[in-house]
Amino acid sequence: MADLKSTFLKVYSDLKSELLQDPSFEFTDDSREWVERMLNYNVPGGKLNRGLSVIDSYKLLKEGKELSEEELFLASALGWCVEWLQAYFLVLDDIMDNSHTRRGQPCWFRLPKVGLIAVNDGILLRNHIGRILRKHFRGKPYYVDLLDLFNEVEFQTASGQMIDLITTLEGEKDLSKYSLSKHRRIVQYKTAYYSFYLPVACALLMSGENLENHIDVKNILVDMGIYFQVQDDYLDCFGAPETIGKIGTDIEDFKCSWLVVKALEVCNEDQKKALYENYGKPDPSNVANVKALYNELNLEGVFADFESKSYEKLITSIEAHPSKPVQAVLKSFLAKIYKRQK
Ligand code: GPP
Ligand code: MG
Ligand code: MG
Ligand code: MG
Repeated sequence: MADLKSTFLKVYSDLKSELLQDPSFEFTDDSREWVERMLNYNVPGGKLNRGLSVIDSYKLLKEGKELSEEELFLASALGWCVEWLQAYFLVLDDIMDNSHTRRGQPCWFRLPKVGLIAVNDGILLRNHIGRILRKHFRGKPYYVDLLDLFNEVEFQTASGQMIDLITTLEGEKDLSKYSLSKHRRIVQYKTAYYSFYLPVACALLMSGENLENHIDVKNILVDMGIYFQVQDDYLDCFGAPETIGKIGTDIEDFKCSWLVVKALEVCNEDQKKALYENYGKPDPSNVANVKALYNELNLEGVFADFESKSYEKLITSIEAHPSKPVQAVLKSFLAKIYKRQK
């Protein structure tokens, strides 16, 4: 595993060098240094689960047959395309969510020399994916499908992000609009497709599969992605910032988080009044009141229950899948996130 990660990181250096020598742009020393610093700050510092899953999934689909050098490189390059997409989303999401830290360091846009240049850096990160795919996959029979996949998933994510954001609009803040079905719709689109379906879909395309024949795999991965974003919502409030590498902002931001939806479901009238009065305000005392209410309502226990039930449901649907290698892909992805602390 440690070995796979170091191979994967070596591919990052190779892809970065290629991007910094891209013949379609006449780099100066300054611009090359900017891009290199921006990439090193935003691309490789996360858990790398999404990227590594492309390689793991491809290996499992090959049923134990040794990967050639070329296959390992290509699966790693696709893994990095997923990580580049994630970096692009996070750079912009942190601006939109007014966040402070990410992966244990200030958000990129918070650096004094960066500010809103981060918006353009996000656009560059997105464009790098097309550059990587063009250079390494243009001759492959699945090239068009790869481009189409990244486009589709980006559209779904941006649409999910849009509903995540417009529910929090100033002047329209209304907790009575929040429900489990609304939450599900937001997280399915903003998180599940790019975080879960995309890595496995990349591995399937590399294996020569037609994605239209794998709708059942997609459905299971979308459910896994929803479970993952519920964990993210939970950790936003109950996770340790030193462990998750970020300081939660969901309460201040009036997010349609799984926690507030559950709180609304189980609270009495007085507690509901307190929630309406304190949710979505920047003052730390309002935030503390919401957290105290979450504790009173034992949301940690409600979450623990949700976590074990989700796991069982997912295992049941995975085991109903006819293909053993596909089952192995799905189980390996689930094992990476079950009871995660970060
Ligand atoms: C995660 O939401 C969703 C994204 C990172 C998708 C962003 C999409 C864009 C089109 C920019 P989140 O805000 O809960 O994530 P985090 O808790 O990591 O900030
Ligand atoms: Mg967000
Ligand atoms: Mg965010
Ligand atoms: Mg979050």
